[in-house]
Amino acid sequence: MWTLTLLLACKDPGTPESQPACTGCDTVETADTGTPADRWTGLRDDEGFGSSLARSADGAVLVGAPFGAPGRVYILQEDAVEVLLEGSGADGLGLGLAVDSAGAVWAGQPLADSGLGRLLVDGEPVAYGAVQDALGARIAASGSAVAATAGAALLVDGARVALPARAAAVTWFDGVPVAGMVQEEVAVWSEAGALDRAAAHDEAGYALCADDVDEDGLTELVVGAPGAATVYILDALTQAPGEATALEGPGGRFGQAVACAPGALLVGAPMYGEALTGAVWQLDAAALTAGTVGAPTRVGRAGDGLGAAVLFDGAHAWAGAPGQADGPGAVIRLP
Ligand SMILES: [Ca+2]
Repeated sequence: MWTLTLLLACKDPGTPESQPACTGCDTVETADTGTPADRWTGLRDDEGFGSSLARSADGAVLVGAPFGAPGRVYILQEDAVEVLLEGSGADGLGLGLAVDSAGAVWAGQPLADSGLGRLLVDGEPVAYGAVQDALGARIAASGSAVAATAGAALLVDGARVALPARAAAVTWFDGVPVAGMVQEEVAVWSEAGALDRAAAHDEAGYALCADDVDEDGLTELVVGAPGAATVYILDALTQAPGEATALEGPGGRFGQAVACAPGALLVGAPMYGEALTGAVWQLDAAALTAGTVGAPTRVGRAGDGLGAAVLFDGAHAWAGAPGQADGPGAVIRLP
């Protein structure tokens, strides 16, 4: 039973704001002001715990740890971190992660089969990638429909949809799957339209989400451009980049991860801060005006890389902090 005990005993005790992280430590990171109950730490070093996040059917938070061998998907309990899925070898399991409306857990295994990749549903393979696909590096569900990245294509409910370039992100916008791409001229593409890149190397299309973030009754498409530390908010894919609302961050790969909810937007900047703390901005509808954003909502601890993944679960905002080498990652719950 020792294995079970180990798995259930790894809740980070946390660090009260007023106390040093540990006696004799060189660095005391006080910027992460979360209460102890707001931080969960991974179980292994260097596994990228917090690289992806999803909400399970019963409201639990699922956490991808794709860089361990094997990759894993965890489920957060109030006082514990438990293994939900475990792959085999360095398979990237959980880099892409989504839950459909029936509650099935979709996980990518993009490095499986020498980089062809696999798509798993509740741990069982349902699709296998082709050459250079790295199938399932990103996955998005909309109701019962599921789209996964597959090289320069999307796999949408099992059918292959060709893209102008290799996909870096996928989401659903007004019932249509949308791909983000960081190479070539097109940044965002769907069958309903495309968005050209505003500037070379802006990496627009690295992250995507869609919802009525400004509460005007219509859905917006939000496009992260971490190379330019910018997040674009579009009303339609027929809009020109210059017509979109542009939120400008302070650097740190602002826009590497985005999460949308009605009246709210979460933006991660995992390389924010000299100590690579990373940071997250939780913006309400009134804050979504063009220009430079204010101070982060939460800054991580040294080395956290906070904001590599972000999630709204309906009640809270969450952010992954997969961290640097030589330590476990973490997941933070914002108020
Ligand atoms: Ca709207």
